[in-house]
Amino acid sequence: MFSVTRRIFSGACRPLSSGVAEKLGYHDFIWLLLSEEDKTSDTAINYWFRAIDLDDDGYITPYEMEFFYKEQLHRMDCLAQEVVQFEDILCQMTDMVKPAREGYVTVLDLKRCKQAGVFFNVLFNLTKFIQYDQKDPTQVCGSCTCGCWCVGGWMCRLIRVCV
Ligand SMILES: [Ca+2]
Repeated sequence: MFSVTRRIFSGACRPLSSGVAEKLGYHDFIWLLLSEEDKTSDTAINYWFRAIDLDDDGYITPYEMEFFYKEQLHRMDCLAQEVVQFEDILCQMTDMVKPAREGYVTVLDLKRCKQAGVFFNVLFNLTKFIQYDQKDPTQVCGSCTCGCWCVGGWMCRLIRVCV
């Protein structure tokens, strides 16, 4: 079972209404579907934030991001996708979310950046991550803050070639 799935079934995202440990009830399933379908609503952001915030301290740290991203790396490898290393992801996520305190992403940071869906998909939904990547391959970034040169589209946000 994938880590994010374990978090859902543990009731970390929201207390389970089924009344049975590690079993989703109808309401739990609806919450999951709605949160998965649109990860940009405040409700969904809260839901997924609790999934990723493993120690429930109110911050998503690089350690927690990497914990989930390691499974994405494995999926990319299995699907013969070009593997994007975590260090590149962390840099891109930091540029995208611009947390008030670097290395500590809060739920408010995610709501403010308007890119929470991308943030969560990068961490645990490879299909949506790739779909997003292929949406607009000619898009030019311009959002980077480290003075690097980027290639277009989602890769612009994800892969950069520093010069
Ligand atoms: Ca945490």
